[in-house]
Amino acid sequence: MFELHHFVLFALVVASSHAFLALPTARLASRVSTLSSSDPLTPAFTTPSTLASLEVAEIPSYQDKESPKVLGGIKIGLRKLVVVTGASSGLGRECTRELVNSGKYFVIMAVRDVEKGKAVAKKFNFPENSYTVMKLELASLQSVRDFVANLKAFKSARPLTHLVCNAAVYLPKDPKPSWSDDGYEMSMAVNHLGHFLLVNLLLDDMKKAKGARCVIVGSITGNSNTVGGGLVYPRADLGKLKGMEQGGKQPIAMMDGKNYDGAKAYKDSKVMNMMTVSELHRRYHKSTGITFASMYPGCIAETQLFREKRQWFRKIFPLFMKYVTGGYVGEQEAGQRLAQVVDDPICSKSGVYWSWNGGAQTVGRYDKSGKPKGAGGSGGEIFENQQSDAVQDRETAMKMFDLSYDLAGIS
Ligand code: NDP
Ligand code: PMR
Repeated sequence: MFELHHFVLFALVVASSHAFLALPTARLASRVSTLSSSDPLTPAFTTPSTLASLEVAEIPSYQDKESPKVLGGIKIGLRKLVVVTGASSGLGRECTRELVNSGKYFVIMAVRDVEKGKAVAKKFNFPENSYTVMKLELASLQSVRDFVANLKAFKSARPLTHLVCNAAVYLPKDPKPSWSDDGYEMSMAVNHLGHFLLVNLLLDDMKKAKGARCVIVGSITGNSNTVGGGLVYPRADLGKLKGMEQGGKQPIAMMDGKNYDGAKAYKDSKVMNMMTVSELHRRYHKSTGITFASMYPGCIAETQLFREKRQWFRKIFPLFMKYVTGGYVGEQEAGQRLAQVVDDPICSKSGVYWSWNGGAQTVGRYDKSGKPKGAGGSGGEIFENQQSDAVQDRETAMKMFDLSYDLAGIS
């Protein structure tokens, strides 16, 4: 709720908010150009009008074992293979659009609602040789395992080059926790645990790819060294991970073992996302060559993440972020930012939490039918951001990572 004390706090911090927002430690000299829509890598294939979606039961037979350029009957040419979770909405949808239109990526849209995913692809006219839609319900560890089995059947021996863990839920209004299929608090299960399992199941495959990258979306609100994360309660805090130690299952909702708070559960899950990236980097970057990265796209104040919030909040919040904090970013620009972390050579550095400075303005890069107008620019300048001490706490990160193996049933 955006209550009176929020406004008072808000007035107090307005003057200083811009200073807090810009927390660059090592700002990069210049922003390297993002994806171009006229990439020469894309051959002009005509594709069969076969599958554009995969339900769990609809695994296609791998039809062309000789040519690595054909997947599930779809000729994908030299496109790299990327999985984007939550590709049906907001940041994930816009990142998918950017990657597809670059001509360099074949996107596996990993979504909980396959029909919604298909509708997105149709609305934006994704070419058939650029995407497929696969079912992934992150609130079920079995669904994650099924997804990975389907993915492997679909792509056969061709390794996955990129994995984008983007899907999330934010449940600030529910007085009581909701539970995943496996009995875990929903935002922890979807935002962290499902992705944790997904990444771990795909590491062996991804290490076979040259230049593989795994990106997990984090947030400023999980970082207490910022206004958004430090001054606005509840704050993220994993404590001593008492809840997780006790198995983290119903009726235990919070990983610190304290009482349920939906907004905090979301922020805690974002801390876990960012810690997961740091641990993956420390444990696996050298041995696998995979780049592990996290990022904060800016405040994408108009997405469906805020679906539980009241209408008036959803109207005021973007204005507040645009004109007061300056932290606002449009969906399309945010998608370009996430796509930049996937694609830009600058972002091949592992273990980084990327953020953007400056005026984020959505540039009209697509016409009304969803076709790209050409390479557009964007406002922000990418930099390596610094996470809060709590997010950087190695001891907690290691413990969280090890306990996550148990919770996700990874032996
Ligand atoms: P949206 O709600 O628009 O998108 C979230 C996506 O996650 C949707 O595609 C949704 O599917 C999917 N999803 C939700 N639950 C599940 C599930 N159980 N299994 C599989 N997929 C699921 O939110 P955003 O685009 O804003 O959020 C994307 C990411 O950006 C999140 O990680 C969020 O934490 C992060 N972020 C967002 C910020 C913001 O200001 N909005 C700021 C900082 C970070 P469906 O389409 O079916 O609803
Ligand atoms: Mg927050 C510079 C300040 C800043 C930034 C970058 C954010 C980002 N927020 C800032 C400040 C404030 N916010 C202030 C001063 C207030 C009190 C008026 C405030 C309030 C607020 C609310 C009620 N902000 C919110 C909420 C939400 O429900 C969102 C949330 O916490 O979701 C977990 C949110 C957010 N503010 C942000 C960002 C990025 C969010 C949304 C989502 C996320 O972190 O993923």
